[in-house]
Amino acid sequence: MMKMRHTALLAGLVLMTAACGGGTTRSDVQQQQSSAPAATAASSAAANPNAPLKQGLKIAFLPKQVNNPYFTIADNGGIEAAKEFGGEGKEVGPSDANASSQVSYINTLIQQKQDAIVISANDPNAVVPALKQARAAGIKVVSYDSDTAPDGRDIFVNQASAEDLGRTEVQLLAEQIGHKGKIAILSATPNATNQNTWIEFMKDELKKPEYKDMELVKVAYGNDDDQKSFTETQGLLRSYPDLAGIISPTTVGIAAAARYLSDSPYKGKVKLTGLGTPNQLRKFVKDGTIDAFELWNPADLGYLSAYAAAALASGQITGAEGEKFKAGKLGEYTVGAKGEVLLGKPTVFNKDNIDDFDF
Ligand code: RAM
Repeated sequence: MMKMRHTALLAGLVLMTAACGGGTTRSDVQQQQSSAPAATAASSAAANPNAPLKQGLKIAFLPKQVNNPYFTIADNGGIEAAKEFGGEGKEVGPSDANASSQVSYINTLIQQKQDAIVISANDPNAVVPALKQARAAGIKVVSYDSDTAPDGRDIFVNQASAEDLGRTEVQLLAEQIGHKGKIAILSATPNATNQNTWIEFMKDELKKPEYKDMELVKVAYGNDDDQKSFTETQGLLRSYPDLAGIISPTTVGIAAAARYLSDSPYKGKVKLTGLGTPNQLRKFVKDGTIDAFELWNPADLGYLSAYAAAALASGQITGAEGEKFKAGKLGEYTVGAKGEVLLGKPTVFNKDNIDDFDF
């Protein structure tokens, strides 16, 4: 596995953002993307940090949608982890990221008596009644990538600090457009917990004086559907031909937007950044459509989530703050406030380092 390297730019940005306190938006969004597990959930049993991981654990990954390369990488990382600890991992899920499309899958996983469900929620609330039934049946629930409401899960494995992601995406775009001009966001679905949280931090970042000449004119939704994301990008440029830049905090959205821009007169003129996989965006970095974008390692996210699920299902942890567990090759992690486990910092990719990554 390649080693993740941070560019000096990101290190600087992270330092800057670490120093920034939150406004009202910050506490609002923290309630959404990383809220406390219900008291009943975390404290129903005492943790035994020395309990061995149970053998034969059945762990199901339920991504937002199955036909998204990002989730294929993440869930394969989780399935690999399950093999390592003598469990059985599998991925099931809908082909679209609609708010309620995951509910029937949760019901089936309950019937199958899975030991744990690892879910990236398409909607923070729509999945909660079904997940509550799963938990009542003794199934541990880990949200990863996109959180559920508090009582839907035991632990949330967050890919990176939501605040850092939101703020650094604005900072990246601002540098590329000289802190000036109209900008738009091309998001995933309107209900996605993760994108909505990041967007709140983007809006908060944009309130700072250094962005006074930048104007967010529209948040468009491509629904993590390639064609819809492509059409939405086309629509943005039609409505705002003088657009300076687009932030697309979704791997599906940024890939579709890059494809549209690279084949248009806007290539290199309308700047595009956001979250994408290096393998999907390499050619657009090389042809000058994209200067820089960010992501964490999706395989590590799935891998860590599988270990968190196994630690819960084995009674090593309950989801309470301060509990520790081992995640194989990634080392030891500690459960933070509100049942959140943080994977780490994202990497910024550009033409200088993109060839060092293969995912
Ligand atoms: C898409 C999904 C996912 C998000 C990534 C960045 O694949 O929306 O939830 O984390 O993009």
